[in-house]
Amino acid sequence: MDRDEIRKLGLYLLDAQENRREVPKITNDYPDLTVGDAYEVQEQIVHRKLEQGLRIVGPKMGLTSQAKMKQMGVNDPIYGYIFDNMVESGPDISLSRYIHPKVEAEIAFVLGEDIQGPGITAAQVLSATRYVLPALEIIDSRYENFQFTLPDVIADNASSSGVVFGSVIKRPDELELDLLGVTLSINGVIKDLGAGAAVVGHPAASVAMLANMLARKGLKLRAGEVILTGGITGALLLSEGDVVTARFDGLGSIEFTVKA
Ligand code: 0L1
Ligand code: MG
Repeated sequence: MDRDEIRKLGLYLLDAQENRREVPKITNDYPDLTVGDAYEVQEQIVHRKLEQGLRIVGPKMGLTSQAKMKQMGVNDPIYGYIFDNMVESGPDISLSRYIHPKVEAEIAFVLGEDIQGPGITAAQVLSATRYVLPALEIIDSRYENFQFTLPDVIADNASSSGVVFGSVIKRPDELELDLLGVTLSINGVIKDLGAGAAVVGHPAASVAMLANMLARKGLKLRAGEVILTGGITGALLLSEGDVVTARFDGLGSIEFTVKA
């Protein structure tokens, strides 16, 4: 695919995001779009956002659960980027900022030193980690009815749209991250739950995978970035009036209310 087409697709998805409107998926017109092309479209979007003065908070891993990988018919997770204008400070989030948002509970990592793949292991990630914290990621596909193929969702920056961080931070050796339980409730009713192991076996393994995927592009994970490791719970569709509460073993809770 040539540079002009990549640029055109990046602008198409950026426009959909900025105007909060769902659009037909790009593989309708480009059925041969490869994963490699899709990451180039994503890079276009990232580049444009940086030009607009936005700052990268950190990368995120997506499709890290067996359930999501099976649903998409893939064996590997994907990545995207969270920007500073996606960070919600609560206690409310506004539906007007989104198209058809869903929420999922995740563990975020902040590294104390840079990590450069390939060959990075979960043990190396844990020893390089300054702290972990809880997060609620708000994913919001730009595609109609939240329907897409793997290249579509990669191009769409892995549905990245919003995040609410919790305030409790811990060193990873203070927790058993694979056994760490999480419940996700809406209006006081538990709608989903899981443990850290739902994220490719261990959230640190997700960070290691990310470091190794980025290495293929000559990129590394940087100290201080906040890295989202992937959903421990499934993603729940949000509606006006929802009070969303996530409780994390040893990491406190996060709550927000969904306003119009
Ligand atoms: O963070 C995620 O796992 C989302 C990845 C993209 C798939 C989706 O939007 O469900
Ligand atoms: Mg996620």
